[in-house]
Amino acid sequence: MVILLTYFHRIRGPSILCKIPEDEEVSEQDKEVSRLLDFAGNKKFFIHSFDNFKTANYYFEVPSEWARGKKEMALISITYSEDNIDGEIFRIPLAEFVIELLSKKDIFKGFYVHISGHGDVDEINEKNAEIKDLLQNFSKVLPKSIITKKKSLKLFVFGLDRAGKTSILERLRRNEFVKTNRTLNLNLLNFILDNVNLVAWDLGGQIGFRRSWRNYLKEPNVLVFVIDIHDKDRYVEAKKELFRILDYPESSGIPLLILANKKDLGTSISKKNVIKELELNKIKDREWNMYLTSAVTGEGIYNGMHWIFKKLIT
Ligand code: G3D
Ligand code: MG
Repeated sequence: MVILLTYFHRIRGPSILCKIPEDEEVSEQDKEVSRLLDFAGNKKFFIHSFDNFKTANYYFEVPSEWARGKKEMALISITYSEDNIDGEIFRIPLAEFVIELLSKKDIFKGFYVHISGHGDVDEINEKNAEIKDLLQNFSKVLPKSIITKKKSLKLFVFGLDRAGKTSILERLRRNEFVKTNRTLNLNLLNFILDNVNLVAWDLGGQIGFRRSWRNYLKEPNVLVFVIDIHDKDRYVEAKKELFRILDYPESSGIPLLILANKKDLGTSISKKNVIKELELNKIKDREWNMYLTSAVTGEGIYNGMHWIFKKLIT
């Protein structure tokens, strides 16, 4: 499988503008080419076949101070040859990659590496390195199920900073407790548990990043909210962030798993307590469940995941 990111400088409208000789019928092959380059078709995502290969393509506009009309076109394509792959599976990961790419300030500069006479070379190289990092991350997160045909689930993992989100995901991924680093912005994890391919979006909980959580709320299968049960001073704040996400229309109906974490630090707090403090009984528009968990011992986490599997994997 190959992933290509292509930048089209100053292209607007369909690329096949004329055909020579004019009296000849447009062949099937030509139609394929024009489909691939048809930026006027308003289709962001399309699948293209050639020889024994297929490509899943997503094109998008990049706002650019350096472009005529202030917009340029870029195309990201995944080339694959496996017959049994349904290319549709690439649609969401590609869309998500594009959201992330475009959230980087002045990212267009990174596409100008081979064009001289544009701005500060160091800045261009730095932006280009950012694009490469993103692609690298993206290739890791592509659902492994594409190859293995495993069931796949996307988890949207959120909660205040230091609740234990990353520790819980690492515990699931490696089956042991590991020390985490602070999550800056976003951490994407892909791992297999009980034959299910899990793609987890582990969102940084710092105040500055919380506002952008919504951008990542793109068709997850389940919301996973993590709270540190001993951090009582922040229950109100945690509750506010939880309900903010639940109130967005795009999260409507999506099942919610609440992991009340750090149980190993003492058991004076009951499940009932947490339900009352967070006013979880107010949640009427979706299925939800809560488990007392510990990333250190693993307790409760697997039960929570099995609840999800029971709900969502037939
Ligand atoms: P976050 O991703 O939600 O921000 P982290 O949180 O997973 O980075 O965890 C924050 C701190 O809490 C880490 O401690 C981590 O080891 C600890 N932690 C996470 N889960 C548990 C748990 O279940 N029990 C206990 N006792 N500690 C936990 P440090 O010291 O590295 O800051
Ligand atoms: Mg984290």
